[in-house]
Amino acid sequence: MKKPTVSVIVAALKPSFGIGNKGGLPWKLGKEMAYFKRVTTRTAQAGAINAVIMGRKTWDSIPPRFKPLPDRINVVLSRSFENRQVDERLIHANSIESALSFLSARPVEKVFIIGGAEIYNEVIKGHLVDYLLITEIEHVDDSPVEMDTFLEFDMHEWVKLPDGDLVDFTGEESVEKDINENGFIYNYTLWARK
Ligand code: FOL
Repeated sequence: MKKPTVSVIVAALKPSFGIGNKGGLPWKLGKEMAYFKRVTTRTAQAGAINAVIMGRKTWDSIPPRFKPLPDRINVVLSRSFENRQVDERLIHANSIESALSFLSARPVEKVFIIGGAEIYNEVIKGHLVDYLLITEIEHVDDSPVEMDTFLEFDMHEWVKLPDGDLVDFTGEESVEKDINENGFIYNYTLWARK
């Protein structure tokens, strides 16, 4: 099987790149979550499927009624897991490398790393990702947002691509700008390694 492209997808608050609080997301952004679902699910080829890879804490943070995330192969990572296929749509793996080698043996179109911080930081440092899909969020007023988890990556190693590339990559019809929801303003971006 051809190696699928591997991307990080994340929503982060600028300028600290905070992504989480107390085991969950620091905000509730319904349209943003709908974008996450569309982008991670959509395939260019009919009948194809994408995969999402997440850490065990992220798995625990997803409401039971939403998981496994439908229409995607879900891979959950934990150092204490045996590598095994739990069912048709759920795989347990004990390393990123095992997860990726498992997926490279099946017809998966795109792989999305969906967090959390420990996994993001490992795959970015380990040069295991080709693209970053970052939703750049700003808070409308300057009051603090409670966050305890942050993305650690060197922005200088990455270049932001034009919106046309984001459209091509995601299959979105267009790129909506400065979306305002619940006191946050955000933009969808796509980055590649320099
Ligand atoms: N990336 C982006 N851009 N936004 C996020 O909120 C995000 N969240 C995570 C990873 N990458 C992200 C991790 N957290 C669900 C819940 C939490 C979560 C990821 C996914 C979830 O339940 N998703 C459902 C849709 C839920 C809904 O409709 O409210 C899904 O099917 O994808």
